Amino acid sequence: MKINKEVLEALKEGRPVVALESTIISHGMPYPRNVETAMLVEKTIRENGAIPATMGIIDGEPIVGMTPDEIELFGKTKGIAKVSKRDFPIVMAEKKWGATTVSATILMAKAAGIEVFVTGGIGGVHRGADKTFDVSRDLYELGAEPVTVVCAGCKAILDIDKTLEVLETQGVPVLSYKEKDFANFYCRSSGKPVDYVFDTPEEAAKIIKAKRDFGLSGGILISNPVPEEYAIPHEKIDSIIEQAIKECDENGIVGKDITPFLLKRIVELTGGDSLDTNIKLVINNAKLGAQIAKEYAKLKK
Ligand code: PSU
Ligand code: MN
Repeated sequence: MKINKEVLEALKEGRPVVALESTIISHGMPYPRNVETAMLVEKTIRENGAIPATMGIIDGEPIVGMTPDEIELFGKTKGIAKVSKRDFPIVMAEKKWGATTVSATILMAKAAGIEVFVTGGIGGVHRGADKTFDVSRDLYELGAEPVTVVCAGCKAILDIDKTLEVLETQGVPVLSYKEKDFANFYCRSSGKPVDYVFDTPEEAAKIIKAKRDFGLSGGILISNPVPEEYAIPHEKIDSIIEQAIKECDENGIVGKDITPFLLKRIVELTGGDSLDTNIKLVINNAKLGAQIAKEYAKLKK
């Protein structure tokens, strides 16, 4: 793994670092807004006192902390593989490029010693999973590795009840920032309560530290609802999501192609509104994630 110098030094000195994924860049948003967003996320993390480390695989080599030029290439190159845990050995041996999902990014963060990771929405249990068995690897990596993930809930296309059930089975506490319900990606609330509501980044940092000090394996999920002014009302988005899922089934799209297809189709069906909201929620998560990383670094010192 190649860790960039700035990230390596920060880690050695115990300064806060925040991990970022690249699937959201290569498969989650269209060019050039994906690159603009990735750069703005990095800037937001710096402004809030932490060092960003965007992860990806270049010519088979996992990179912790991509350069702006590398991020640009991830944003505009077609055909970069979407890499989950399963795909690492293939992409590495074949010296290919890979965009890391939440699960893959958690694994790289763990290997590098980065304990806080910011994304948009995590993968989870897909609707109809009782038939398809489609459950994202993200949930299992959260259960296994000591990385706290800040998100705006799971992606709206998923089955939220089942996703929360699997998180419970995996022993992952779900903490919500200021709101009592699990965030719902484009919408503020899923109507499903979380395990604990916290009001300050310091409080979240203390919970992370308690989990580590007791020697429990696995991560923590932080749910951070999209700011009110950027949220899309359920009345508007719910039927669009259902339509996109229907089209996905009709087109025979399966496995790891489902999420990119749905996100793209929802952007089209909302006339771009869902993309605006997606970007705002990621930036909002970057701010909170950096603040939590900063408080956690202080507690560890
Ligand atoms: N959230 C987004 N955009 C994305 C994803 C999540 O706003 O592109 C990606 C993440 O990388 C997540 C992945 O890990 O989708 C989950 O894919 P799957 O459902 O195939 O496990
Ligand atoms: Mn899947």
